[in-house]
Amino acid sequence: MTNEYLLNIYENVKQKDKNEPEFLQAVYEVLNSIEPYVNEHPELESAGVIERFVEPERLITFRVPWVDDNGKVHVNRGYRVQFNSAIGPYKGGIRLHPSVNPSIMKFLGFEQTLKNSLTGLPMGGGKGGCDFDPRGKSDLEIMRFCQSFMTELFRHIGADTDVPAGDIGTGAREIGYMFGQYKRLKNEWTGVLTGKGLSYGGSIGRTSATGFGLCYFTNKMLEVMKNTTLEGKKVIVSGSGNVGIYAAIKAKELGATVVALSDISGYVYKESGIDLDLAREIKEAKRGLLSEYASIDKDCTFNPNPKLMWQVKCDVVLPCATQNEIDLEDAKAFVKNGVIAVAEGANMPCTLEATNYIIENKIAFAPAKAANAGGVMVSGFEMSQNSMRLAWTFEEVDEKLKAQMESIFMEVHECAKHYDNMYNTVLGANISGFKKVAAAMLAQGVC
Ligand code: NDP
Ligand code: 2IT
Repeated sequence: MTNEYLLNIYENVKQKDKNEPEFLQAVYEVLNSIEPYVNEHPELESAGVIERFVEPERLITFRVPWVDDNGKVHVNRGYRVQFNSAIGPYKGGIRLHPSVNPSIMKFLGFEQTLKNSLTGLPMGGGKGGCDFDPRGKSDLEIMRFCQSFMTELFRHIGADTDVPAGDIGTGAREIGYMFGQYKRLKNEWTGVLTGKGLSYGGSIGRTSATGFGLCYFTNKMLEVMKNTTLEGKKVIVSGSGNVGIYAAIKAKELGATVVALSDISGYVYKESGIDLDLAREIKEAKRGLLSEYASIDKDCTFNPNPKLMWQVKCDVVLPCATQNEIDLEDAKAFVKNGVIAVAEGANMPCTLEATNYIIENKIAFAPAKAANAGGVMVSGFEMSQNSMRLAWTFEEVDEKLKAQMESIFMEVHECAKHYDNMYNTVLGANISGFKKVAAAMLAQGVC
């Protein structure tokens, strides 16, 4: 990065937010890659667009007190970052994980702004969460926690203001409890959350959308950049949560073999393909661990270190767990093993060094904000269905999802080729997403 305007902005963010490494990482990657576009558009500097773009419109922090099954009181810290509303109401998930802090909230909200722009739908960027650990909690504890969380959050959100959804640790159960509490507090039935159950306004296809969308994007990328498809490929998937499980299922449907799958307990490996029905049953229905899978499927091997899965020989890598799970050493293993594509299901799963190494070595790379946009896209469909009081069929949703994921790939690809080379999809995604947000911010004046 040599543009003085961008360098000054990055230095300023670095000083102000020096204790926020994930946020700085995301900001650096974006500013660095939008540089050629910013060079062509001096009006961005005159209107102070980028300094406004890296500062969240609002960051809300609140106390979340709740009572466990033994009557003990706990206090967690809740957050909602309302990052950018230039192109639509704030939209983004809620993460429940002990690691949640302002840096993680802000990097996710910042990325979400560009991701939501790429979907082509009118949604701004937001994210929320809490440093609460859902693991090992009873249903009643989860319910009391969610009700307490919403008792504060409700005053900051709304169907035309800010629409939260799921993320790590937040699935249909949590969304249900939060929706119930919102409705009770507001005496209003609106589509204020997405990822709702099908009996109360949820969109069919939302649960599988991120994972399915990731595979539609990957298949198109392989076709255009590598003249092949997922058919016959060996795939490894990290994380066996909402994104990972459905990515694995769709990869298999498209003819690939999922040879390895991980969660926090380790990874399972099976040359002939993981039994995805069994994995889904253990992870989704029983909220269990893959170590249990290994005790049932005698044909697999189990390694208690999930990180070692990156050494497994395969063709396609789908990281679907969490940020910075792939570092430079892992990226070197991909090159050594002849990997042809890495597609990010999680948000920012590759470090900057890993991403650069992957791109330099001409592995087809699908950056998170483009490749995992299918989840929030179908959330956008859910918002439309709620407003219209309609319910589309699975076929309608899936067809729209597939077409739009392919179209995002093509937009990113054309943009990468225009400004640099076809492997620089990071630049392609960042400039494509940024253009629309910047145009809206320019049109709306200094606000
Ligand atoms: P879930 O909570 O459903 O699943 C997360 C999974 O990752 C779990 O299986 C968890 O293991 C596993 N995991 C966590 N840390 C590690 C690790 N270090 N190594 C291996 N596995 C690990 O979350 P989601 O699937 O919803 O989210 C996953 C990622 O995708 C996040 O980055 C999220 O921001 C992103 N994302 C999610 C979307 C959505 O619609 N839900 C949309 C777009 C992006 P265990 O089960 O043992 O806890
Ligand atoms: O990171 C993401 O895009 C999500 N967690 C989904 C957000 C949403 O509003 O559906």
